[in-house]
Amino acid sequence: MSGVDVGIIMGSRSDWDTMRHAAETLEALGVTHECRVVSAHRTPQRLYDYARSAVDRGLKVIIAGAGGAAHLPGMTASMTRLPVLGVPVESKALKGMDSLMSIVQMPGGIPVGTLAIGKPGAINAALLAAAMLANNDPALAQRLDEWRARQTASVAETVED
Ligand code: RP5
Repeated sequence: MSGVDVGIIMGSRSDWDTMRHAAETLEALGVTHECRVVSAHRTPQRLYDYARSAVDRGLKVIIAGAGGAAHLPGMTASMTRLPVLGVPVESKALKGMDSLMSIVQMPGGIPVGTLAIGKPGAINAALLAAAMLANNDPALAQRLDEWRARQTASVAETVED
């Protein structure tokens, strides 16, 4: 067992600028996680090994971020029953529309929970993962409630300083 609840995987080191926001959000919530570069196209055996071993290693949710022809979340979901949350990384050529379309249009039967393109998607993937885990973890549920309350309190009501 890994002792880690959430696996964050990404297709390239170049995705880290986006995916670090998922890691930082999980960190803030006290959710154990690991981060790995796993490419569906460049390291298919690594992907197979990661997805196939995920349940036995004790992972509970996988967050997968990729850009362009982004097959990583869907291929991961095809090889594990764990919930897979897909983050479309913003690509240079098509601004992440390619990533979004590649991730969101899964065939019925193999779900990927698809988030927004880029940083908001990475943050929200972490929050969704935490919300799933919080159903069976009252202490985490309280930390998540507090995180949300702090966010609410930080929103100014006026436009002046
Ligand atoms: C995808 O190709 C990765 O997820 C990344 O978003 C994109 C570009 O990768 P690099 O060429 O920067 O390694 O597989």
